Amino acid sequence: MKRFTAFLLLVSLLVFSLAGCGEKKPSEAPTVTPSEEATPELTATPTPTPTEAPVVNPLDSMTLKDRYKDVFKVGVALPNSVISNASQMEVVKEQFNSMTFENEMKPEALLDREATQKGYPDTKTEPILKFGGIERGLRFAEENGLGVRGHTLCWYSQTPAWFFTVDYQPNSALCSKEVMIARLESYIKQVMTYCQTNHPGLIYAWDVVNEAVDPGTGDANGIRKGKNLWYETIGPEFIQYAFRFARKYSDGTADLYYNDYGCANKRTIIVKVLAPILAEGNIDGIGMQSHLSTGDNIQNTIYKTAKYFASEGYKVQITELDIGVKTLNEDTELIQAMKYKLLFQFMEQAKLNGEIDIDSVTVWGLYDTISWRSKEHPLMYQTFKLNRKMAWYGAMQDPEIKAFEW
Ligand code: 9MR
Repeated sequence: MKRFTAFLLLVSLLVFSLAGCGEKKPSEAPTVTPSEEATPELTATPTPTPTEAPVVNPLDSMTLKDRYKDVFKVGVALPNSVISNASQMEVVKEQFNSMTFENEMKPEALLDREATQKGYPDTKTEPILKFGGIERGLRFAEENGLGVRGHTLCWYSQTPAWFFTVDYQPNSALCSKEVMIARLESYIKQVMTYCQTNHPGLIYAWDVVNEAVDPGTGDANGIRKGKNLWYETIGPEFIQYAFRFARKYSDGTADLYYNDYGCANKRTIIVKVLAPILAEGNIDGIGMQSHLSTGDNIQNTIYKTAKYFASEGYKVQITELDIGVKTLNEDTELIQAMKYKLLFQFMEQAKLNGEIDIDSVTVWGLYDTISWRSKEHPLMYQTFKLNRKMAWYGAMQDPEIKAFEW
């Protein structure tokens, strides 16, 4: 209770210090540049009286990618619905220099079910893939100087069950370990080769294995077992095989990542599981998804975990950042912005002082209403109109947004 009262006091002080002085406030009245004034969707700045000089926030004429250009890439996850929206992509190319397909590069999207089934038994260990769904995004990235994170090659989810059965029919028996290892190799080979051949150098990181550690329901070593057909067919070594194949078919232009959520709570287990892969030289880094809430302590959950991974010999990326709030109001938006600021601040400092080798921070979506957590308003833009939230100013480390944790 005492802590809660102290928290309320801190928040009131913070809100008072920002609002009370009558100066600019990052998102409520985002100070806009003259060119932005013509854009009706942006929150309007009060029209200055002739004697009053307009309040200009210097950050408004800056962008995320420029702010961090000497530190790391700033990325965004995009679905094809955004990729095909020209005006939204203007903002994407202005603000970001990295992108991840939100769903389009996952096995369920790349595996061509019809062709693979039709081609059986010739396709027994050579599934047929289709890449039409990622071409537009890859081309956009290439033409506009964005790097791409390849997400994701081997995951228990969003990989269809039919891919694991003897004849690719949904209700048939699961195939043997041997056949499944061959299918994994073929899949990884095809995806990497396609990207490397058609878009050389574009993909700078692959999420080779996603979310394979689950101490709660996993096996004795914490490897995800339940509802994991990779585990059921190949066994826990599926992780090692995936990284081996990724290294084998990589042309060396991309780093190989293990990507997971809730890393703070399973950091030592992740490091143990990855140890043999690191020893084989088949992994470069750990992607920390970072699906956070405003109640999370950034220093403990993100910074310290990233530092731990770095000390164990891994590069680190923040791969799926979003910070949810229960209800969005002026106060919670400010706390959200503070958390965004802390995350960018910790990561920037850690990179600059050589503590953590981090080359990108990616937010998981462009705007709140299309986020997988849309009810929690977790992103930096609010609606399709792309009105900036305070979170954007937080990510830019606006000095007006205080950054402290309790
Ligand atoms: O954002 C993705 C959402 O559109 C999909 O419905 C969902 C299905 O699993 O996957 C979401 O992205 C996930 C990402 O690929 C891996 N980490 C967790 C993300 C949020 O669920």
